[in-house]
This record gives sequence, structure tokens and C-alpha cells, in this order.
Amino acid sequence: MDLKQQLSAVLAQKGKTLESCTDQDLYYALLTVTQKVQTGSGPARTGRKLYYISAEFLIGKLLSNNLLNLGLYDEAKKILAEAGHELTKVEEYEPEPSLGNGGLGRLAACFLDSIASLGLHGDGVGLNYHYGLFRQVFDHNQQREQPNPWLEDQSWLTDTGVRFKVPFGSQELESVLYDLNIPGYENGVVNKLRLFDVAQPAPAPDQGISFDKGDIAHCLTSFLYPDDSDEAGKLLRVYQQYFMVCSAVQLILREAEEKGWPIKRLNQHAVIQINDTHPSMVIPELIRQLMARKELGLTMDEAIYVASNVCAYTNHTILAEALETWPSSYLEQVAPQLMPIIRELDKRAKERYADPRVAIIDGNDCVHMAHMDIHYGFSVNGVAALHTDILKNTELKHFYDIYPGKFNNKTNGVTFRRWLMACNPALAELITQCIGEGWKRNPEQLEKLLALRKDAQVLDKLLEIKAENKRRLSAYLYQTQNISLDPESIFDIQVKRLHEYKRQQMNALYAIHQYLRIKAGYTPARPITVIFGAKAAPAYIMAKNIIHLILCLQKLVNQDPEVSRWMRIVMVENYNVTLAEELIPAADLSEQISLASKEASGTSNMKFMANGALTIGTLDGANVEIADLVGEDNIYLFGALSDKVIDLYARNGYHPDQFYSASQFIREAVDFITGPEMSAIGDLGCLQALKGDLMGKDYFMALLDVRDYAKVKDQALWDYEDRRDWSAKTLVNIAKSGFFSSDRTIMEYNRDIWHL
Ligand code: 26Q
Repeated sequence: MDLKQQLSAVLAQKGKTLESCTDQDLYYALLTVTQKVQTGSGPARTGRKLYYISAEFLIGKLLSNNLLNLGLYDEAKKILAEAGHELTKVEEYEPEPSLGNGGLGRLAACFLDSIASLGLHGDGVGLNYHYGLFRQVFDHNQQREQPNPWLEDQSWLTDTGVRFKVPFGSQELESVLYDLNIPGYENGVVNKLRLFDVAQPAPAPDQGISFDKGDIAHCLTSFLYPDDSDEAGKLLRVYQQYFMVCSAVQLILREAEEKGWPIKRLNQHAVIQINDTHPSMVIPELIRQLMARKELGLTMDEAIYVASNVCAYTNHTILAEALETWPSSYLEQVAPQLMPIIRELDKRAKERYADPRVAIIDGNDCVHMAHMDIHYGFSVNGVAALHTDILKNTELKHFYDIYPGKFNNKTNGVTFRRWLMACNPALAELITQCIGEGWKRNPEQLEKLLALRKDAQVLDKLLEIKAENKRRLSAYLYQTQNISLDPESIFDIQVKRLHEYKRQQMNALYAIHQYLRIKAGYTPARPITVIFGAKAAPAYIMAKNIIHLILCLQKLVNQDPEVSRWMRIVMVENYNVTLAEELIPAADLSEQISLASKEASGTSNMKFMANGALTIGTLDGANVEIADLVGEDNIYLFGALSDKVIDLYARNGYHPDQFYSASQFIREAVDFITGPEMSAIGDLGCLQALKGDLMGKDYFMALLDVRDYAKVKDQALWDYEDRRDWSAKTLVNIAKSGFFSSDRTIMEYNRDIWHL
């Protein structure tokens, strides 16, 4: 049966036809048919298998993605169109899961797509959070959190029937395994994302996202990283982590048995990639379960040997506060059977290395998860060249001195199937017209576009596509959020988690500066629209204050007819993967303005680049590699370099008050935060806290870089007016973006670490 016949058959069971059914009927019919196609058996799988274990998989909607990879996308679109439907409308009925915070979770999702598309044998392993991270709503210019229920009776998940027992100190729980198919791109391969759940999940809370954090049996998989500002929240995180790794190890050992892998040589058959420290307990848990199988007769030495040759660790952050350390009493309470193993691992590490800086358990009896990973994993990688260098030379120097061979870099990437082919079909089509189809399987072929950098027709076509994407975004935001944009203005976009180090507050200071200039009669060459999208962690007060600042500015600016002709500020509500797919193809300027040394890599920078936005950024994370590739003329760089920043921290050499006193620009912008215009709109307490922090502490040095930032941004806005020249710069960015394909990243992981 072809696709049309299959769809018709499914709809007929409900007494409907392709013509008479609703878009919602069509969504479920497509889901059913796609699921069926995916169960077709792929090529036989031999060799080593990868388990990519992660607390987050920010997968986004799956219908289009799966149709595309199965080679059914064009056909489905055509069938729907013939029956008077539109695929984009049908997709609106797919709920978006929010099983991740941001970059780390989205990276895991891109990796699964690439692993399957390269025909490699590897599954993701994680947790099935019922209400995800949270759905963000704005109320009185503040963020509020709501549950984001995404599971339906019919969804991409299937119950495998597999159940495991997870022993906690207080009780034993059952874990339930759900699978979700991950099809490769037109290669017949289907890998899996395996998500564990509790047997009797709690219903959504009535109000907001607060729930009984002590009710582990029912609430363990309610939310991703619930508020961990209190002890119950922290303990719940440890329960989640142990539930995940204990189930994962049982799954892996079960598969080993099924496949007849000799357990003593498990490392020849399986590799576990630990995505940041959230799954780190997988190391002692694997050792524990290996030793618990008495029939194997493994000694401790042998069990440690196996685990150490199976597990590899990826570090995603250099922020000290994000490096997980747990009081051993927490681990004792959650999984008492694990602590003796961790103490043994610590003892052995201490026997070899007396330096207390590399201890697993510190003087306060706290367990450093990353230290365990480094001592007992066979590989440690950073996620961009600069980040890996900082790990080696500064943050993890003492470990690098001991284990130089374990450290390696794997610069992040993104899947061009979702982040170019699916989200920007017009650009994909133009590229294909210019250089043929080859780039779809090998994005490095995008370099062929460089030959066209002086081709006026191509440059104008690029401008047209961008203009159309901006109109589409404007219509979308008007329909979904009642936001009205001027598509003729410059779209300047910063979308990412809200964090002080990412410096959304510095972008806001520029907006204030621009507001004051317009008020003073100095209008820019063309209107600008500053777009933000960001969720703040529920307990992160300063991040919430920054959201409040931006929302108040949005109100002030947009309701002022004199200013809104020249500048608008927009913060989209509930930024997620779906919104990213609308925003990124419409961007002119990509804001990548973290304090140098703080952003491990960034991945939206890569997506923007591939979609023809120019980056304004610091030399941080993967921006460094972007700048190397495109050259200084095709990127807007500013700000202090990472060496200087690291030095400033080392000698406590940064004093924001000095910058405040010395610069009128900074004084005016900072004072404006609590001035009469803003206090008429916002909560003065929040605004004062923000201003006080900028002047007194400014830990991420916004005032250090803001003037250089404003200067370079003014230059970018000016350069935009030479439309052909701007278009040529965007072409160079697209042409050079192929390096940031996650297929390249995964090939490197496989070549250097996994050997699948
Ligand atoms: C840790 C302890 C306690 C509570 C929460 C956490 C926690 C939760 C989430 C720590 C880190 C995360 C997520 C980190 C993350 O998303 N990092 C990003 O990873 C991307 C992929 O490598 C990089 O591109 C980004 O630079 C990095 O910020």
C-alpha cells in the first residue's frame, strides 16, 4: 500500500476520508502510519552498541522530522494538499515535549538523529517526564510556570512491556520502559530513545508546578529538574538520577544477555556516553550490578575494569555552580547500596593521587560527580575547542596533568535535516538549485556556494528568502501570541536559556541606549526589532528579574508611537523548539554575547549561521571556530577575550562601579532601569535588585563589554544597508556552516571514542 492508501485506510476506521477529515484526524492518522513504517526492520546490526545516557532529550515535534527521514515528506505534503489540507496546520496538533532545558538536551536530540542517519547502532536512554520542564506564561510582566503535559493516549511512545525493579533506601519502585523510534535519514535504520517512567505517575498539579517532592513513587517523573532550591528538590534530583541509571544498567545487561555478549568483555560490545554529570552514578551502579551477579564471579578489580572501559564522559559547562556535588548523606539516603562502591572508588583514587583537588569525596563528605567520571571513565571531552582548552589548562588542569590521554575535544554540531532542510525549505531549495543535492548528505559541500559570492541573482534571491521568512514569522507571532512586528525592520534575535553569563541584560542595556537616542531625535537608518526568547529556572531570581526588565521595556517601547516606528522589543512566550524553527530562519542578526570563557559551545549560533544570519558575538565557545571559518569580515566580534576574563577573576580585578562612574552611556542606561518610565510599568523591587547587582557585583561583566558591544552593533546595523554586501556575508556564513553538522561531530565521537 502506498502512503495515500494507508492514510485512507486508517481514516476509514473512523468513518472519515482524506477530504472529510479534520487536521487533527490527519495528525493521528499520519502518526499511526509513520509508526508502522518505522517498525520495518532495518539492516542487521553488529559491532559495538552505544548507549547515550542523558537526563534531557529536547526532541521537539517529531511528525515532520520522521516523515523527512523516512523519505515521505514530499509525498505526504502532496497528498494533503490534494485533499485541501496543509501539513503545517496538521502539525499544530502535535504537542511539543519539553524534555530538556536548552543546549545540552537539544544536542542529545541532534545526536540521536545523526547516529541513526550515519547508520550507527546507538540508543538514547533517559526519563519520561510527564509535564516536561514547564510551560512559560507571562503575567504582569513576570514569568510564571505551568505544567506542560505532552503525553496523549496516542503518541510517539510505545510501552515495551519491559519492567525493572529499582531499589531505593526507603522503598523499591518499578520502572516502566517506553520506546520512541529514531529513524535515520533515508537509510532504513531505526534506533530508539528509551525513556523510563514510574508505574503510577501522578496527575498534573492543579496550580503551577508545585507538587509533593517527597512522594517519590508517583512524582519522580513529573517534571525535569524541579526547583532544587530546597532540600526536597535536591533529593528528588538524586532519586531521578538513580532511577535512570539503575534502570539503564539493567537494560544494558539484559541486552548483553540477549545478544550473548560476554559480560567480562562488555567493553568490546557496549559503550556508555555520560551526558554531563547527571547520569554519573551509572559508573558505580554498573560496578554494583556486575558484582551482584554472583554467577559471573567478578572481583572488584574486574568490575571496575569493565566499567572504566565502557563509560566516557562529556563536560558541558565550566560554571562552578553547575558542577554537581552531592552530600554523601543524600546518596546514602537514596541509594545506600551505592555508597560503599563510591567510597571504594574514592579510596583507590586517593591511594594513587594524594592531591585533594582530584578527590572524589572531599573534606566535607561531598561527592564530586565529575571527578568520579574522570577517574573511572576512559574519555573526557569538551564541546568546543576553546572550552576543551579551558578544561585542560584551568578548570580541570589537575586532572589533565594526570590523564592527558583521556582529554579530547568534540566541537558540537546540529542536524541540518531539522535546522535547515525542514525549517527553511526555501533556502534548502535555493541551495540545491545552486550546488545540487550532495549537501543534504554531506553539509560540508555547502562550501561550493562560495563560488557564487558575487552572483547578484543568487544574492538577491537570498535576500528575498530572508524577507519571506520574516513575513512568515510576523504572521505566526501575530496569530499565536498577538505580537505585531514590522517585517521590513532588522530582526535581531537572542534565544537561549536565561542566564546572567549569556548576558541578555547587556542586550537590554543596548536597547535602552537606543531608546534614549531615538527619544533625543537620533533615529537609526532603519527600524530594528530586538527579539528575545528565554525561560528562567523557577528558582533563579536574578534571571527572572532580567525577564521582568525585558517585558517592561517591551511595553514601554511598543506603546510609544515615536519610538516604536524605529525600534520594537519582543519577548516571545514559552520559547521552545517549535518557536526556534520559526525564529531562526527569520533572523538577520544572531546574538551570541556570553562573557568570554563562560559559554561552553553554544549551538543556536550554528543554526543561525546555517540559516544566513550574521553573528554578533564574543570570542567564546564555538563562536571562536565560526570566526576562524568565516573570517573577520563576516562576523561582528567584540568584547574582552577569555584570557583576560580568566585573569580578572583570578585577581578579583573587575569593579563594575568604575565602569559606571567613568561612562555617561553606562550611567544613563543603568539608571534608566529604575527611572520613572520603568517604575511606572514594573516592580520597583525587581528592577532595583537588578540595577544594584549591575553596579555592585555584575559577576558576568556586562558593563565591561557593553560599550564595545554597542559600537559593533551600530556598525552591523549600518552595514545592513548595503544589501548586496550583507547578502554576500550571509552566503559565506551558510557556505561555511557545514562544519557544524552534528554528523561531523558524531563521526568524530565514533572515530575517537566509541568505535562502533
Ligand atoms: C546542575 C546542578 C543542579 C541543577 C541543575 C544542573 C544543571 C542542569 C542543566 C546543569 C547544567 C544543565 C544544562 C547545561 C547545558 O545546557 N549546557 C549547554 O550545553 C550545550 C551543549 O553542549 C552547550 O552548547 C552550551 O554552551 C552549554 O551551556
